[in-house]
Amino acid sequence: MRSYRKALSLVLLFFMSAGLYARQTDSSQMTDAAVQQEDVYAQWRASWAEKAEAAKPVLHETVLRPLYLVRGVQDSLAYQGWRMERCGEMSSYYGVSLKQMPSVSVDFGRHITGYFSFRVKTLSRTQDAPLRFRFTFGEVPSEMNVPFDPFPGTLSRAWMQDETVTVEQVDCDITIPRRISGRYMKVELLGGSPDFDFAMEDMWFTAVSSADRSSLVTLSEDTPEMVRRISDVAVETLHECMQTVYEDGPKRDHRLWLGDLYLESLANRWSFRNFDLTRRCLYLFASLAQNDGVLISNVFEHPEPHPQYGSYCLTYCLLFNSTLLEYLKDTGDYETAQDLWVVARRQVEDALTYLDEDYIFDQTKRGVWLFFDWREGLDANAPIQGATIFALEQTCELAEMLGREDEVREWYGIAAKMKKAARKHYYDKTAGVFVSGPDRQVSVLGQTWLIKAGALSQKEAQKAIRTALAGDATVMPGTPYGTHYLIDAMLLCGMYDEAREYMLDYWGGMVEKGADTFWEAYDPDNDYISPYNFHPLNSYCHAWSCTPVYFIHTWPEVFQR
Ligand code: RAM
Repeated sequence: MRSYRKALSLVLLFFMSAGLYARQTDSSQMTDAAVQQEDVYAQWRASWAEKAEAAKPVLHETVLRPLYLVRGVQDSLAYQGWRMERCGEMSSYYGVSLKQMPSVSVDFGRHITGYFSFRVKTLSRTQDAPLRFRFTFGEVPSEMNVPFDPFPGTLSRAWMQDETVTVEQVDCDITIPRRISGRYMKVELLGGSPDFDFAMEDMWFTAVSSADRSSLVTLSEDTPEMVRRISDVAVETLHECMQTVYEDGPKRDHRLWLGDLYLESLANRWSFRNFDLTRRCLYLFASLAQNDGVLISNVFEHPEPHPQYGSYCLTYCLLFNSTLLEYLKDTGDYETAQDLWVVARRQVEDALTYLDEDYIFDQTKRGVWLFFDWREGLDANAPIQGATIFALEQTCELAEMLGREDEVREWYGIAAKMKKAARKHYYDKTAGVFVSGPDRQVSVLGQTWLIKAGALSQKEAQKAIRTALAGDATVMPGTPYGTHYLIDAMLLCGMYDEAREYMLDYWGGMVEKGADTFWEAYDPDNDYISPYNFHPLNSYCHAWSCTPVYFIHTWPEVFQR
């Protein structure tokens, strides 16, 4: 086992691995240098931006109205302790004086991403004062029932979807400017007038998505009911996240992240098949890379495309290459792949600068965010060794397809040496598992990434996964993102029955707990898990959770029978 030297590095290592290394990670050192240096993509940047813009999809609009009135019921058996119970018809609300019904909740019956509008009408006399309402929207019941304040969350309070609206003029349509994401809504009258009377006349959502349901890929007739339900929820999740980019979550963070893009593009292959959207996102990232050519982990579209400067997440940079490779396989669009090859090559070159003389990825070399999952305490040493090897091999495959083997000749040897080093430094032969970091941590993700890297034989890989899953102290993934790579590794090493069981149990568990769309964070043993210290702040329609649709179609013999 590798020796860990400086105390300072250890502390840094802990914070980074624990996921406490904030998303606005301070890799300013890197960024400043990158900003000052000459732009390595200067000759292509503008055309990449144009190509991204030209591929911007049109959003389809659908008008949806609430189905019925509901109320929150505290229930220890319900997910996060709350469920919504039907308690009346919309007709008992519309047209009735709001002074008699100052607060109601409604259910739209499905997850919606879009713009909310309403219309208040005069019942008697003349409007003599403005009205004030609060609308609270939620993807899951807890957002409708758990008080937001005092706010314990570690991201902005403004992500919570409670909107105060002052109505200066009744008898006309009013639309809340903010895009909303949710299934439930609470309306509260905060300020009325003693002089005139008024009622809600209509409420509706204009839902938006660039996904086209008419092109949906279907499942075989024999597909078991639960697999079908999981697939439907996965497709719905992706549908909601497919906007003018692949968003990570329509409630939060409303933006394009590289790691999410990779998984969304895989799910897209087996659902909406909108490959232009994938191409747009690849070009967006390329056009917004740092001057030194390294990608930035996430980008925003408005008011004009820009990255979250300073957010350097190397694990995500590497997934650009896998996304490009898969895109090329899906489309045969060699022109785009050739165009963006230089970006892919640069991400690997950057990763290789972290290797030490033993071919071990040394994250203490300089500040870097290595995201694998939000599970607190996850050690990234073994996983990043695997992720780097995997990226090397994927990029070599891409180079071969593009006739550019000459540019990557020495990478085959580096990958082989890294695998050998992984076995030497991280593989505990006696136990049959990879261990990671100073405490010899056994994590599921330590196994899965090194299995993806091909560092174990099939038999060894099966043993590593089974041993890790059986261990009491094993660090489990805390999100469907991490869990995706577990299913992936199980399928790679032939654990078909276990992969099916795990998927049915994990994603099926969310379905049974009432998921309309899959959640950002999920731990079957802890319904309140939150990377942000407040479960209502989690995103409950999160792109990285939609990959069952990819597994179900890629391995029909495992899942569709
Ligand atoms: C999550 C974001 C996004 C992910 C980053 C690392 O919380 O919502 O999906 O890519 O963190």
